[in-house]
Amino acid sequence: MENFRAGFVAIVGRPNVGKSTLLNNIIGTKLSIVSPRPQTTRIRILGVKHLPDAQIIFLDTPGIQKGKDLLTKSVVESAVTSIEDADVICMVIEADRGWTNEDKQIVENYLKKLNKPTILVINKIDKIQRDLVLPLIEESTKIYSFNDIVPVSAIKNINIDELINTIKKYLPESPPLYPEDQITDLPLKLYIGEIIREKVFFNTRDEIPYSVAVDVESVKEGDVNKDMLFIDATIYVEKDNHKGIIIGKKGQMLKKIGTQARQELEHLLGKKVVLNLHVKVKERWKEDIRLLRALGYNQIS
Ligand SMILES: Nc1nc2c(ncn2[C@@H]2O[C@H](COP(=O)(O)OP(=O)(O)OP(=O)(O)O)[C@@H](O)[C@H]2O)c(=O)[nH]1
Ligand SMILES: [Mg+2]
Repeated sequence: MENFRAGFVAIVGRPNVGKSTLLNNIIGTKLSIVSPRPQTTRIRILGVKHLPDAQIIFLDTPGIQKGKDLLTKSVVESAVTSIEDADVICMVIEADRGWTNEDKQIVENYLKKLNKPTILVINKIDKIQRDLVLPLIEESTKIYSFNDIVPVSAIKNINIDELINTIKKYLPESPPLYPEDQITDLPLKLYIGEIIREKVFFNTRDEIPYSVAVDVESVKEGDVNKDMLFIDATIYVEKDNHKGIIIGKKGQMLKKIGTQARQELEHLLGKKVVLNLHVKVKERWKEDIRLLRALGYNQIS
């Protein structure tokens, strides 16, 4: 194990820059849910990349943003904790939008204070012309003394190997920290809840995704057939009319969400799934500390 390296790498940035897409691409499976809208990730997702000479433990974090409700505070807090725990930080920005004020604030409020090895990942380079990459790199060197700057496209898999090799340089020498067959620490119930939440994101518009939480009450194997999973889950919404939207005309929307979630879970877990979905109204669930804990959004004590 001589010269083996292992350590924690926090993937941080403002919402929607592609942090979760990057993690999934690096690990090679869907660990963290993705959507075209900001504020998708709510919990810290750990993904282990096993290499012959290194183990990179990625922490995908919720986008850093301002917000007043307890949910937003909790999710941002979980991002901050990941930054503090990390050996290396990967800050992600979007090539097509360039440096926004929110990006700069993350540098000011977190990176400058922690002073850890930090790699800037300029994501979504598939969206800009090639000759615009270099000026953006130059601008970035003026904003912070990043240890390295790597332009990538998480979605098109451009320059991801380069990013992995760059990260490796900054990891401490250490034996592996996770067993070879482990790629995440996410409990099955939370994982299932995330996949269901993703389908709500994709099928509904505007305010609905943010007012939704999914609680997976039970996951049971079949008594006879161990390759079957029986799942009971509740989608919590804040208002009666949200419940109506989620259920849809004659239950069509709920059926669609349920079918998509079931199919994806069957694919990801390699089992036949029977999914029983309910919808309940719980006003101000975002302020309910007990529910937030049960859902894994439990960073604030
Ligand atoms: N064109 C392009 N789109 C990308 C790329 N990476 C991510 N996206 C898209 O950007 C959107 C946001 O991606 P996510 O991975 O959910 O972003 P995130 O940073 O995890 O967002 P939060 O969890 O809300 O903080 C999705 O629609 C992705 O498909 C990329 O390299 N190129
Ligand atoms: Mg995310």
